[in-house]
Amino acid sequence: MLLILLLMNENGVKIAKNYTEHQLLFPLAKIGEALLELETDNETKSTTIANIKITYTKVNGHLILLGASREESDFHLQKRVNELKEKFLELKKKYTNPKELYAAFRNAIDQVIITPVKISLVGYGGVGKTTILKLIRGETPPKEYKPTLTPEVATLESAMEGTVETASVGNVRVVVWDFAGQEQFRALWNLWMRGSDIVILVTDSTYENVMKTKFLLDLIREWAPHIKVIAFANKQDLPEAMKPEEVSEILGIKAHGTIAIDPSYRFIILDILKKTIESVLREGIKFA
Ligand SMILES: Nc1nc2c(ncn2[C@@H]2O[C@H](COP(=O)(O)OP(=O)(O)OP(=O)(O)O)[C@@H](O)[C@H]2O)c(=O)[nH]1
Ligand SMILES: [Mg+2]
Repeated sequence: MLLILLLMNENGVKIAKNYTEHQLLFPLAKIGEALLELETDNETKSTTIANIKITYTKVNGHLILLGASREESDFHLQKRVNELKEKFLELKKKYTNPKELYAAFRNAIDQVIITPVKISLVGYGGVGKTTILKLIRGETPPKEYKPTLTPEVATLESAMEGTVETASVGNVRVVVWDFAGQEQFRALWNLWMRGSDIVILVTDSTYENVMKTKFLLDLIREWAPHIKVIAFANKQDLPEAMKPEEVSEILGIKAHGTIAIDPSYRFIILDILKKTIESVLREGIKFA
């Protein structure tokens, strides 16, 4: 787990991002001061002091210091710090005013060190997953059904901007995956879903499909017991659609009624995503 990120120079700490409740700023700033003075090269290094792994690098008279728990791998931490170093150098070319430089760098930090939230749309063929993905992207979904063959993604950085607010996470990156739901791809579902933070289980709300979807939910629970799963009771415009409450009852999880071919559902769906992401983030910020 990442704990804190500092950018400092000889005049002190310029940026501090604390990802934990612990009061680590003061001791880590002291260590940073010493490193700034003693460290002579610009290599990125890791060292463990009192259970905290400190990864640091010098760049243009500044020190970037990342404090993490000691179980984290040096490789991953150094990769992050190197990315930040590159970002700093890139911004340094753009901003001569230090205040502007620090503000821009502060904004870039979360983008580099927080891994995106992965959301997977899962469900049988033809239930409306691709239509939902297109709706999320703000595209007009095609009316005719073209089964998905290869996974597709939507990155929600722009769509979610400003809609996801958490205290310590400025900008949450969200990636939505849409998979092929037809039976012949069944062997691949487990693989595609892997690493998801949230699964949206989509059903077309017919009795038959809801029952099949219940079986799918059992499989997901087996593959990934701790994943957050919510359901979309899609195609609510069709006469044979079961009500979301009925779908909820059969599945045993919250089912939101949706009509993916109706553009007015875009913001309803984005809002559901936002709330679900917030609840997942509350349980622990996602780091690489
Ligand atoms: N009436 C109605 N039709 C819908 C709705 N959502 C999707 N559809 C239609 O259902 C068909 C299948 O939708 P897709 O989004 O392609 O289904 P999918 O889940 O991606 O299917 P696979 O890629 O095979 O897994 C398309 O013709 C959509 O236009 C809805 O809410 N109501
Ligand atoms: Mg599809």
